[in-house]
Amino acid sequence: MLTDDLPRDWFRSAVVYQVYPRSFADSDGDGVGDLRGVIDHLDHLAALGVDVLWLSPVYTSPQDDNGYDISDYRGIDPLFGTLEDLDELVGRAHGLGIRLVMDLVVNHTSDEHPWFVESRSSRDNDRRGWYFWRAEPNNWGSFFSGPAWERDERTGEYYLHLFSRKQPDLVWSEPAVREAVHEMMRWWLDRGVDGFRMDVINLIDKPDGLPDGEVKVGDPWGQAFPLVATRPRVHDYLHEMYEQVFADHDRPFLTVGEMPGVTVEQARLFTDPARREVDMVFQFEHVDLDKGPGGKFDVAPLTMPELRANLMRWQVELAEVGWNSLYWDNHDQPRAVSRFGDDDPVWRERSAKTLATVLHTLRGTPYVYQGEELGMTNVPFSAPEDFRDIESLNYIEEQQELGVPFEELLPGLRFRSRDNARTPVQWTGGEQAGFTTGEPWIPVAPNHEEINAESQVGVEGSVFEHYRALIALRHEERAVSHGSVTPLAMDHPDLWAFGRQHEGTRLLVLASFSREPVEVPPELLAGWEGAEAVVATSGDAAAGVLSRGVLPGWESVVLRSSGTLAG
Ligand code: TEU
Repeated sequence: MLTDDLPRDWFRSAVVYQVYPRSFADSDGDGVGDLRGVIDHLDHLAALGVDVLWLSPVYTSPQDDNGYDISDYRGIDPLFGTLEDLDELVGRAHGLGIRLVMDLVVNHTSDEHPWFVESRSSRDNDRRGWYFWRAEPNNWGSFFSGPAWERDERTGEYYLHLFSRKQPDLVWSEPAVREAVHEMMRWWLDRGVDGFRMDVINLIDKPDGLPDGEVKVGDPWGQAFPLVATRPRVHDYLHEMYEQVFADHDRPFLTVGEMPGVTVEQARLFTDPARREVDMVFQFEHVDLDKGPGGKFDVAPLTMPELRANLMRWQVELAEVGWNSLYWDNHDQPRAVSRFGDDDPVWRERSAKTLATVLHTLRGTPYVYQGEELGMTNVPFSAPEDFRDIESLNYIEEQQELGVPFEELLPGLRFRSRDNARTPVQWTGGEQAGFTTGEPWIPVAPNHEEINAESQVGVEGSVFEHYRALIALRHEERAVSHGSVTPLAMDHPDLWAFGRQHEGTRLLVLASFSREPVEVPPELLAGWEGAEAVVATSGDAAAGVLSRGVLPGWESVVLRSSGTLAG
């Protein structure tokens, strides 16, 4: 059951679960996941013990970018159900003690949104100024390949779209645009939703005059990103949004701004509670570390110490002011276990659990992306027909036009395509993984026979049960939710270690990022002799550390000790 009587920073002990509805569960056999499918599987979220459900877009949409192109902010796409279904989902989730956060996609609309339809109708339409129209485009490239401008026949002018040509950018310096967005947000809060995840919200302030971007070797288009990311007025717009939408809201809520390219210094400002902007941001540094010079699909090697250095820096820098969101993956990123763990069948479960141990004992609000709690992996895509995502498809087309054979693109796509995260949730080992009775819009991953919810929920030792234990620990243990963080052994090549402390309670988190057993440096364990292992990836891991100071390959343990201790 939900209580409204919570402090403003209630989200500090909360865990969020992301549902990408298209791939979650299909209730009507059309092959596409839907709201009723989410309702039918709410018990899965309740069993896991999460506090919040973040629902990726279900609004009316031509589905050019799987719903991140919205044509009616107050309607539900028939593909997913009805507004009544959404109301029912909110009510049922609340009944289980789960709050619901909607996706807010307002950097751009769909080109089929009535605002854009009006805007494009004539040069003197009232809404002409709601979008960027130019007689001559600048040199910017779109994030989804090709130019960021599209010529519109009707008026002969070009409009700006940082993403697909069906996602025209809104002009946030236009007060009427901001008012329309605020009104829409209040409408959803009044309907019972509990907050918003704000899509690319740090891109909403465009530079005056839209200057050309730098041209890099190998890319015909100018770089828009450095010019549009995190400009000063984003702070003003978010503060205004807070005042207009949330300041007088009388129930607990959560806001998280998705902010590619945000620095920790900027994040501290965005999440400083005194500034009243957002509760937390999704930063991208740790998911950009393995990006090569050739861009997103150019994969660079990444070591655990580089990943650790980055995330621990965010821990330290946001320790006093601000708040972290913590995530390994989402609907835009490769599967965590394949990327940061070891998805070889021998090590898959252990490394999936160990990644969870680290993320869920850090300071911040952890996000679990659907299927991550089962240890779902990347997918062995092999042909152009295997891909569905507009980003991957545009990239394949663009590179093939440049004469690059598909085989050369395949390793990058296999590693990084957003479709890795978008294959159906593996509920059972049976037909279509229990996702649909029809033909799924994207094939289920072949490993659903081994990796599925049915074989894990309630089964001791499973990845799911490990997530459940970690989430319960965050709820019970204030050293996890509110404690300080001390990075430890930061030069160790395979051991990720840190301490947490709150009042008289101390925790020591030890995680192995290697197949070989790791000898824990004795100075880390000094004073921890009588400690209790509160969570561990296995009994062996706990015993190994406490009796011999050795952590088995890819395993992890959380030790707890009360009272004054050295070490
Ligand atoms: O993503 C924004 C973003 O910057 C990237 O993750 C992007 O999707 C891509 O991977 C860059 O290479 C958000 C949404 O999460 C994404 O699904 C949408 O496609 C995008 O905005 C546009 O709305």
